[in-house]
Amino acid sequence: MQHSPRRRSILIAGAVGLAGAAHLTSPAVAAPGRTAPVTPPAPALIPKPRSLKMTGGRPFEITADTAVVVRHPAPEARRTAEYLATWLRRATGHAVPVVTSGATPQAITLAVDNETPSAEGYRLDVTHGGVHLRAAEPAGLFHATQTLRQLLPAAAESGTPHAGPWTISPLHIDDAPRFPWRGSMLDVARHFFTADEVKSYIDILALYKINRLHLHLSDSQGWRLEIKSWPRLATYGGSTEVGGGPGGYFTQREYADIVRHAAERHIMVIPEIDMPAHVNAAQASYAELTCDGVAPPLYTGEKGIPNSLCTDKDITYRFIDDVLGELADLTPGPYLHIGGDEALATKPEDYRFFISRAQQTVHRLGKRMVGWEEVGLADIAPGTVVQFWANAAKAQGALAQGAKLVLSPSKKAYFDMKYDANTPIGHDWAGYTDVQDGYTWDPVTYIPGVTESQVHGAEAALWTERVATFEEVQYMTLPRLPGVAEIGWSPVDGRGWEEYRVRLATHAPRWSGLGWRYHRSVEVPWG
Ligand code: TNX
Repeated sequence: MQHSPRRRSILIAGAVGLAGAAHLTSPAVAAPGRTAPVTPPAPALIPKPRSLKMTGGRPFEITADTAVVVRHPAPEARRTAEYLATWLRRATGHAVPVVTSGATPQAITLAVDNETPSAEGYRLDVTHGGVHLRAAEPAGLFHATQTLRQLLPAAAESGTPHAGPWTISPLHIDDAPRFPWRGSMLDVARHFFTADEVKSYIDILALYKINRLHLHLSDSQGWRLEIKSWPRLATYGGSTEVGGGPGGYFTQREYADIVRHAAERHIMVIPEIDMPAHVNAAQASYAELTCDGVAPPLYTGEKGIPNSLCTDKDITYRFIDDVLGELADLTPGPYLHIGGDEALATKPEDYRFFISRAQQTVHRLGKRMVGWEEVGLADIAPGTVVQFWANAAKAQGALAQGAKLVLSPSKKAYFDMKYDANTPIGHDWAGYTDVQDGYTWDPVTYIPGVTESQVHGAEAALWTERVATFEEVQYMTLPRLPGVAEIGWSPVDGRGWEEYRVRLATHAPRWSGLGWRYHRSVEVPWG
């Protein structure tokens, strides 16, 4: 439903948080002199659920008696219950035990939904007596907990107990995503970010039901993952970054911990090792990866430099077998991203040969290949996931071979683009991307001739040549990330920029509670 212009202005004027909660003012207005029942305000959820009804009556309240009850058999459901209880304890200071049986007043129950099976969907009912989260699969239960999180006051995010009251108006939500792939890419190669910073990033992704964290783990300016069979990649190739700072890398243990942290939030890590180009850090570490056998110096500049793995040397393929083999062992998910972008120093026929060999390796390891749109120029297997960023013809070439598309249009979803001329950091080669631009596009209609079933979803991309600190990561990510999340999750009907920006504004106290900086765009009616 689109709001009429008049309604819109009422909503904007009245977008005041209820005790800090993400709520919009009610459209119900009592007649003068009479006490009409007040329709409870609709919560400002992002992504917007498929269906939400305010059911009326007295609110539910979290009290010292509240328990989380698990009635879903999957072990992951128990883990989600523990996650929710931990979050509620920190927010409320109540004990919030996790139990599996017994009649508990004021309970929050996680149960199986046999009626509406869906991989990530869920139903959420709030009544005076309790909260019910139901899902067929554990991922749906997790997403339901994130909806519940947004139904509670933003003060809950700070991680220290707060007095409450912790009330939620009765409602019914029936929700499921539009696309299976809702991603966010972080380039840890141009500037390195620590495992703890990546975990903080994951926590924000979870809040918006993003389910893919794509880590760009190697580039000319740095190699960021320990590879035991080629140790200098990390120890030498990871020893600097753009601007000459100290760089860094994830040990395999740290990386596994990131993957686990993400999995607990039902986020799959998509690891990318970029090849055959963007490889200066690897070639600086091992001279045999160049055609002439001479190692280049480490590179700390910002601009892309031409380079390529030597496509006709056997050692090149031993290298990718070894690296992708160790990566596959660290990757519980089905995908390995091999980059494949901007191979300007590789002849077209060599590029096609190289991508075929890389694809064979990925398949031998039991994984599916993901590549940037350029891999559409090579022979790729049906079901390959191809990430569009700029060139529709290359994406269409991939689709003609049965690929699935993930859309990361650089004009819409590149978070390294400046918001506007005043943005102090970032790029502008794809144009400015303000909050409205980042919200108003559609993954199916963006490229002509694409059908809904060919699209896996949408992904934001944060390249970090000009993003040097984690504060800067935050500033470029928020408030744009919730827009990509909603594009990937919510139906097109019933949402639009004017009502979205009002919902978005109410989320700012939540980000602040989490200690995240954000860009206070003039497009958004912040309270
Ligand atoms: C293009 S998009 C690149 C990256 C840069 C980015 C900067 C793509 C697949 N390649 O290597 O970091 O532009 O915006």
